Amino acid sequence: MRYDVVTIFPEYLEPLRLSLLGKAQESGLVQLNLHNLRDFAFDRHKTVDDTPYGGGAGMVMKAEPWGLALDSILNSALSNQPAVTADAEPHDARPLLIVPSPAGKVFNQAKAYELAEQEHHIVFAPARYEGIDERVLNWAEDHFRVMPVSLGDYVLYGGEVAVMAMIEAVTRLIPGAMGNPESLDEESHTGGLLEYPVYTKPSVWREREVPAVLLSGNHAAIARWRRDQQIERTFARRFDMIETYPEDGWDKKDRKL
Ligand code: 6GU
Repeated sequence: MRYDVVTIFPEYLEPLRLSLLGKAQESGLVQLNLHNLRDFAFDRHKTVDDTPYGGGAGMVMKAEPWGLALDSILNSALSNQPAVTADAEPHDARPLLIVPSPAGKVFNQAKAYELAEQEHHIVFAPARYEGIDERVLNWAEDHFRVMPVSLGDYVLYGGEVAVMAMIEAVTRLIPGAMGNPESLDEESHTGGLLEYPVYTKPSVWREREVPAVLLSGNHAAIARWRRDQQIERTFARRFDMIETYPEDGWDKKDRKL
């Protein structure tokens, strides 16, 4: 997977070089290119923003630097295109351009799986201020598949943190990028219920004991207890997930709450 991010704060995304994401880059599974938008601003002050036409609060990101930054990514992507073979299915070769915005469609685990499975080049355009001149997004439609994406119903200063969240969520689903791939099977938002609580040594800590069933060695009882905990938690914290849980997903031994 190749990621390109254009931002006025490339340092903001440097933590993506750490830990398992760093390993995925070292192994060549993932390539992360960070681009400074200011490198594409050619006036003396490297201006990337200006006042909005029509008036109003805040500043708008100028079209010219974004246009040049995206041109440069398109040019470098062209030389990386796989050779076209005669029997290949016709497909949309435009890279995906994700534009983080609280006005986008909400990102979720299903979308993360979709991107991990179907994409090999994702470009991110995180904005600051009040956003990017709309003509950039309009022009970009001709060269990218443009997708405005939100993390949820709250507002951040800018899109950088959203990009970090999406890159983490997608990369860990790429085969080979997960320390322990089995942990993908049991986690929240894959099976339709939230994860069960976990414990490790010592068995007593500040007078609190680990639930006895987990020390019993009875694997069937442990599985039952964990399933009960998942249902209880999901019921208490995310009733919306209970309501959309598939009818045939319930086991006849599942406890009625
Ligand atoms: Cl993607 N961007 C910004 N600026 N705020 C957000 C967001 C994105 N998602 C939720 N809030």
